[in-house]
Amino acid sequence: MKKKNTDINDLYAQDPIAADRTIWGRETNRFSRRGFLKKSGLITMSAALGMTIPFARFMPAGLIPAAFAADNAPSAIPGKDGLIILNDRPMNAETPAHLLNDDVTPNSRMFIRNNGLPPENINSETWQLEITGESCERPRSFSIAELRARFEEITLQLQLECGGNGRSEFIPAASGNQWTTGAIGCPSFTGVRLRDVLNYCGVKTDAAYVGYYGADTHTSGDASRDPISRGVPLNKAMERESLIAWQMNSEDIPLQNGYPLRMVCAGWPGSVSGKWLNKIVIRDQIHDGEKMAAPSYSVPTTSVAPGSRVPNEGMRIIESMPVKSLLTFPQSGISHSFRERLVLKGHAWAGDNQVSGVFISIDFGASWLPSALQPVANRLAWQNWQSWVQFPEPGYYEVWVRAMDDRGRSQPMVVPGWNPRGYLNNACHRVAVQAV
Ligand SMILES: Nc1nc2c(c(=O)[nH]1)N[C@H]1C(S)=C(S)[C@@H](COP(=O)(O)O)O[C@H]1N2
Ligand SMILES: [Mo]
Repeated sequence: MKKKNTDINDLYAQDPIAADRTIWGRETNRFSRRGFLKKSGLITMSAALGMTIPFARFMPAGLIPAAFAADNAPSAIPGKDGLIILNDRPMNAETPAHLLNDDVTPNSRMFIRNNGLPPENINSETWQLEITGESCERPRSFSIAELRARFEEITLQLQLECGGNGRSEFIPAASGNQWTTGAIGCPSFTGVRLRDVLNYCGVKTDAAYVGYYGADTHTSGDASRDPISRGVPLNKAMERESLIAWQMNSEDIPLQNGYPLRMVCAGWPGSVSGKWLNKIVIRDQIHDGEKMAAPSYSVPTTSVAPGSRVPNEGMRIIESMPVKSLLTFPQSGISHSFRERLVLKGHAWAGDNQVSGVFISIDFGASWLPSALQPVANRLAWQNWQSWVQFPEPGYYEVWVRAMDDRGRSQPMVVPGWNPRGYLNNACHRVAVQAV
């Protein structure tokens, strides 16, 4: 698909209300967008796309066609393939959706979210993990070899998604890395259960929380400051899927993803899964490490108007991530014959829960068809889905994918609950297709 270079995105970024007036030919406001594309808007939109929009009558007001999504050029990061760099100090890079098509995310395609600078000159043989904290009975340290020798080794496929994945879609913009859809991956991890190690060191009855520290350094160069030190409540730490891992996909964990040792507590914001792990603390209170307190990784306890200021007392720490899905095949922007079926593939995940269904729409959400959903490899892994569609006539289409969790909660079609730091955007993934 050759999209004409348009500034619809810029138009919306500058002034969404004026943009709506231009595109939709009338007044709307960002709190209640109703109605559908008007004739003048349809002409503007079709002209910008360079093709007709057969289901334009179902296009919700305020929708910017998926074809206009920014396509940034991939950059070279050692050991990574096709990732888009959003920031290089600290390094933050996301994976384009079509490169996440593998059932198990390869090391070369796992996103990178660093708050500080990774350690240098790591020696995995001398690496030590200290277990301590006021609620630890018998503090001690382990080498990786000791962890392997003493505890049962386990391999699980686990999904990690940054709490800020999707942040770029919030209006007004939320500060932070402008992730689109690619701060998610689901590799397989090998290590030991966090609970086996904690139990070995003795968890006191007053234990409430488990925090981590890593060997990365603060970008300011100040050695007394941690880039990040978060964690999870004791019950999450004690789940059988919570790991201390030294391998990703049967290889050493890539340096940027936490070599030689990391925590993996899947289903929660990726920030709870400490990289370059060298210390775990069993706490008698909510861990008070760097970026534990609001507004970091916190959302308002009640919904707020976009752009509001929210006091820290009105925020809660994010726990399980919401239901979400990706369409990883085909790549957005392809052309496809309207006479032939188009096979679709992707993944869906739901934080601590399971996915109960994945649905597909080619008419801007007017109708939905179920897809074939595969079972999980293990709890807290994403689930793969497959489907196909056929377009009724040539023109511009969007394939929308929407997952529902096993508690009946489904993804919103538009960007959900604005929040000051731009977390938890689980709006449907949309892929543009030109039927020819
Ligand atoms: N020590 C340390 N652990 C960390 C981070 C970090 O900057 N330092 N980033 C966290 C965040 S915010 C996320 S989303 C995940 C990202 O993991 P990945 O880079 O392997 O994808 O790691 C988490 N663990
Ligand atoms: Mo994150």
